[in-house]
Amino acid sequence: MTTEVQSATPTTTAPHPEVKIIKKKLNGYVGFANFPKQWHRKSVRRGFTLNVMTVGESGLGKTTLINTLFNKEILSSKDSELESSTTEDESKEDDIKVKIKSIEHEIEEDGVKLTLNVVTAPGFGESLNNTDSWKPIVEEINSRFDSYLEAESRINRAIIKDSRIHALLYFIEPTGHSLKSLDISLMKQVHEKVNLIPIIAKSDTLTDEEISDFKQRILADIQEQGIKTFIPVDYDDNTEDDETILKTKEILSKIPFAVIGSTKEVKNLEGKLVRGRQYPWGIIEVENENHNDFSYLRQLLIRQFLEELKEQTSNVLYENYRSEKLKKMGIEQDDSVFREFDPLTRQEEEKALHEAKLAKMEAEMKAVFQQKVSEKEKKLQRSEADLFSRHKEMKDKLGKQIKLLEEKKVQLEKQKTLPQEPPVAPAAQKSRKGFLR
Ligand SMILES: Nc1nc2c(ncn2[C@@H]2O[C@H](COP(=O)(O)OP(=O)(O)OP(=O)(O)O)[C@@H](O)[C@H]2O)c(=O)[nH]1
Ligand SMILES: [Mg+2]
Repeated sequence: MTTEVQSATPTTTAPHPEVKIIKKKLNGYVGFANFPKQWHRKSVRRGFTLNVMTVGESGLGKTTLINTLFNKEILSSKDSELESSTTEDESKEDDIKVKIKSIEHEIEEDGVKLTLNVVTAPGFGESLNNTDSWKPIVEEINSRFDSYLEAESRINRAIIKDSRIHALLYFIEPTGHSLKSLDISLMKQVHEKVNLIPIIAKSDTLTDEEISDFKQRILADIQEQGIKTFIPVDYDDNTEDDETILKTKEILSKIPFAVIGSTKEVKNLEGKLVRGRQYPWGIIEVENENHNDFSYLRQLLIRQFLEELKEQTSNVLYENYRSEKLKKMGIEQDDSVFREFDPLTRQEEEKALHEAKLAKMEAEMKAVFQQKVSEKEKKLQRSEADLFSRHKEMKDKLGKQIKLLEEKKVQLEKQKTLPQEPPVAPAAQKSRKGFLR
């Protein structure tokens, strides 16, 4: 079935002064409206991945929060990361080293697969001297970028496993004061390499007022130190509806997220079983937006901006790392290599060549014209001189004739004044003629 032809008055918008986009209504169903469905099917078949790193001092509830976020025991909640990572030999030493551990899990929800990689850094902040605590973490982020860069440079790049860290959840101790130098040094070292999401851990240990003051102080510190936290790009442009923009603004206003974690179920006031923490004075619900910011964090990390986190990792953070790395290696992009493939440069070159050709032709034509003009001028000059000399010649001739005539005239006049001889008789004349003969 074809739909009726809509009057296809072209409307033009001009994103670029020279490029005109003509919007037309179609005459029938072509089928590209199906693109999102195709994309959807392909994505579901391929599945999704998320590599998230948790960093924070021991006992801040990192394991519990990850398990609460994905509603599954991703990390073992029995033993502390710190204990499991510290061998006997190491525990004897005064200084505890930061280790990096990575756990991969495949989880599924309504037929959609998510390969989740959780990277932890047990031992962070546990040394006597924590000034270098950030180093193993930065090295881990860099080495993941390096593997990706190496994979990209291989001849066969068909399957590249993306192990880059897409988000780093940084757990801040709920002291209620302000950031510690450990927090600042870590965040400063990683904020240009990962999407940083700061979290106030175990927020149930603070009152609402304390949380709000603590948040203000953390934000002030972050701003003062020039630390960038994750913000989705262009989330408030015209492509999103007002409701989504408002929701995103609300989520972002909660940074740093003051969260609680619990995989245990408790009975709430309505008698419903919900995940939460039970206290002598009552319960605190994990997913209740009035109790803590857990839902906002989950919204940002999984429900709304998982793809955005990955895109920013790839397009901004990794790209910066990559170009910096190549520059350090002395490799700089030589644009001239790509010139012949660049249609714009090619066009410019052809235009310049054409213009040079035109200019040459014009110069040649001018020279020919000049030559012709000067030849004509010379010819004219010659004929002018010729005319002049002929004129002079004629004038001289005429002058001479006038002179001759005037002499004749004088002679004649002289003759006229002389006494007249009597006319000779015709007979005599005749006889003289005869005589001469
Ligand atoms: N009050 C409170 N306690 C919590 C919260 N989340 C976890 N806990 C408790 O804190 C303790 C440590 O939690 P974990 O999740 O193991 O902490 P962790 O950061 O993984 O610790 P390490 O693995 O040792 O670094 C456990 O007893 C948890 O029950 C929370 O939001 N509030
Ligand atoms: Mg843990």
